[in-house]
Amino acid sequence: MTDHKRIVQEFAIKGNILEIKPLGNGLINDTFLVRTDGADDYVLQRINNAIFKDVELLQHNIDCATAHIRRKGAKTLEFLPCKATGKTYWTDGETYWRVSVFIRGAHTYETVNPEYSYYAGKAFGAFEAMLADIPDKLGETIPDFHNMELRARQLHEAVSADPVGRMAEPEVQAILEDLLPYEEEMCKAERMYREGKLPKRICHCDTKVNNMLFDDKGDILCVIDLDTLMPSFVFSDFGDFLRTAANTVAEDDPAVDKVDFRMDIFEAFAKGYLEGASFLTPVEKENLPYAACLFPYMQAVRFFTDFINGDTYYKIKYPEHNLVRTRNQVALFHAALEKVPLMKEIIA
Ligand code: GN1
Ligand code: MG
Repeated sequence: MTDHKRIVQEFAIKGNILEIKPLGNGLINDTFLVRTDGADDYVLQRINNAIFKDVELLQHNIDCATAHIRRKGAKTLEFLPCKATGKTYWTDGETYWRVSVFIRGAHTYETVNPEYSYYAGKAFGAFEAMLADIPDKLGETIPDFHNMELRARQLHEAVSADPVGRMAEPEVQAILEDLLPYEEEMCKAERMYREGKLPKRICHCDTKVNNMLFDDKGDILCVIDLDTLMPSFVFSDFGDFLRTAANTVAEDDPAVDKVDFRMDIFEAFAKGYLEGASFLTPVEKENLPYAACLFPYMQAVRFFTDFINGDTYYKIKYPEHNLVRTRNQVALFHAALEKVPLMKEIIA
């Protein structure tokens, strides 16, 4: 019996396992499809506990949120209890695993058209709205995950430590000089929070296009990848979706000259989001164009920091992968920044 099979059998699955094979292309966890002869197939995931250090809290957030969404009659992920402990994860003390019901006939997309973006906006807006009245207390599964001040600090630390000597490259210096002038402006969410002008809400915090399941007709089934579900600013969900969906190319496309920020996607997504997220305050609404710039910026800083640190966080497929991702996100940031006046008009 393979290890994976043995692990799946720790959970209360129905049917016999026929096959276990890799699934999807996440950058953090390892994911497998478990085919069975029963009614359901399953998804087995190894939770990356180097990144998510508090798996107990992570699954607590997910359990509370999925139960709350299900109580409201909406579709969401369903995690299986471990037979021995009743918890929705299993650990051998070193590695952490969970199993959820595989949602059949579902597709993910790496790119979306304006129509799908409108539905996605509604889905993520409604997702936040559904969680706005959750009675449980959720914690930050990665403390300060989307805190731009922290991300900026991490970049500065990487630059000073320069652990693998990558700061010697003139291009690396040039990227740094390109990013730094915007740092203060991009950190304004944290300042508004400290001044009591901006609330934290339960957000998804990884609203990439490929974290939404669509059915054959193109309707949204549900939002997936709930590891980063935590208190954050609404900018997280608005900005991170557009970061992936409004980019004319993939986040790691080396063709930087092809990167652009699509306003048709922005307009459609914003329309859906504003319809779904009924709870937004004027300050939140007003700053949605800022969010559209913040997330390419933050992602550029994160990829760049990882590159300088010697690629210890994101999975890479080739040596310069994080540098290529950085160039791409820097270009997207500039493209978005240029369009802020237009974004403001649309939001208004
Ligand atoms: C990571 O694992 P994945 O691909 O869903 C990352 C996101 C980044 C994204 C960049 C926990 O998400 O924050 O935006 O890569 N997740 C974590 O593609 O760091
Ligand atoms: Mg994902």
